[in-house]
Amino acid sequence: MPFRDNTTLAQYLLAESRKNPDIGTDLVALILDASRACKLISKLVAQGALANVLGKAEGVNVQGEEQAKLDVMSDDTFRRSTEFGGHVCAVASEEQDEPVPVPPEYPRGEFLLLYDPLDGSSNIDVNVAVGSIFSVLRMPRPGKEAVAEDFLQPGTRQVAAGYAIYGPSTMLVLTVGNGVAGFTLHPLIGDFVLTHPNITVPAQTQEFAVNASNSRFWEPPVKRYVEECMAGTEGPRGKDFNMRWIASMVAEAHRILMRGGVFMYPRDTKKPLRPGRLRLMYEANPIALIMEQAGAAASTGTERILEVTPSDLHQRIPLIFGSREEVERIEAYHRDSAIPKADTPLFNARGLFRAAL
Ligand code: AFP
Repeated sequence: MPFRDNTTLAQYLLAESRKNPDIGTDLVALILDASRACKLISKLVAQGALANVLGKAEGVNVQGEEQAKLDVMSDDTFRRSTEFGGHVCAVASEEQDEPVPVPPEYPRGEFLLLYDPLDGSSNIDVNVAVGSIFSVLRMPRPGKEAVAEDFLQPGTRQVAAGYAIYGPSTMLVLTVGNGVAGFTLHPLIGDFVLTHPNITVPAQTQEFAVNASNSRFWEPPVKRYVEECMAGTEGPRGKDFNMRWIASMVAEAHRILMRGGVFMYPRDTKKPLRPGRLRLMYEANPIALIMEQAGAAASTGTERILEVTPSDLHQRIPLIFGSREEVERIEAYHRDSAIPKADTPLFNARGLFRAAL
């Protein structure tokens, strides 16, 4: 296997810190600690049935969802890899009800780390790509014991966001606020090596991702958008679309970063009290920051994800992200469907947006 003389993750971060003094050595070290957690999880996932890591654990998480063994192991791995270094003061995890402070025997740092240690767990036992997602915020009350309210900051306050995808190759995709870079885990040297500098998402696409089995529960603007995509060349879009649904958001996000597309997990009436499936703080926000840094967009359908004011550490949110023109179209359909319809020609059955096409 030819070892190409590529930049490692550590070298990339040091180069970014030389360009931007806000990216200090503590943040660099924290990201490297998080990347080490991803390396360890990658090895656990890769062993599959050989290491007795498949199947369900005993517990349920704060979401009331059954935990896979790998959920629990990945959560432990993220916490143990990041609590020692003295760069974080507390972590918040999809798998933990409350924030977990750094043990008193370790120094506390200036950052808050949030993560979904294993996204797409329902895919583990069927050997389909899964991932880890993380987000970094500054502790608003340095030196104090972190509480949940300290984490409730809008996504615009993130100082870094990243994900690892455990696929045919393991990759880490990261932003520290200066674009998006992708790194591939080199199996021989164990480093994340820069293989995808300056990732950008095409503004247009012919590929959408949604769980179509929920279509009867969708709100009108989402129904309209998907129906128009399905109508293909005979419909108002005048072009055919392809559909994907992997049921692992990290894998969908990665495909969109690599070739464009749009992902939708909207609010639906299937569980009317639930505003969406994805969680704002450690799934939607980090992915939204990465998407925007790559020139794409991320929205609830009516609001920019990164500007949502959080109310709860584990709150769910409708999530639409990807190629900017498609996200903007879906947002326009939401605005259009909010307008009371009159029976004048302007407000024809297809809505005001149609007239603007
Ligand atoms: P799990 O981690 O419980 O498998 O959920 C994964 C996820 O949050 C996200 O990664 C997928 O896009 C979405 O759920 C899949 O949801 P459906 O199973 O309803 O399609």
